[in-house]
Amino acid sequence: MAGEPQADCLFCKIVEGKIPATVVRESETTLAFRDINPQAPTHVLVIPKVHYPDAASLAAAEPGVIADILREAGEIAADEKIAEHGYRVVFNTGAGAGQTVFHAHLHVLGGRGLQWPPG
Ligand code: DGP
Repeated sequence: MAGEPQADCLFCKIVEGKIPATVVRESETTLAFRDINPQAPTHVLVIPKVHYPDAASLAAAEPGVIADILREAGEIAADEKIAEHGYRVVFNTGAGAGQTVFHAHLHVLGGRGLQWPPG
């Protein structure tokens, strides 16, 4: 059920401590850790501790948690000193947009020049 931990979900397992991750921040509702396959010098994923498959379903059910995720992203940008030169926050949504893990997560990318439009 949405909102409940899913036995087959990689990021639920990271929240539960069953799979290790390099955690950079934690709040009551969110966890942030370094991406295993970084696409920029700073590449952190901010996830809700509750399970929803994507950002839209999370926002519909628990809009406050989306706000928590964005606040955490801002704190990470400050901690990592990437805000001055610009950084990007991305929710890939759907396989066609590159989503591979179906537990909502925000990518926080920075530390290099970022092109627009993205690929
Ligand atoms: P997306 O493609 O938007 O669903 O992003 C999923 C990201 O998750 C991708 O950039 C790689 C990252 N990732 C996948 N498996 C693991 C893992 O076991 N640990 C960590 N830290 N990141 C992972």
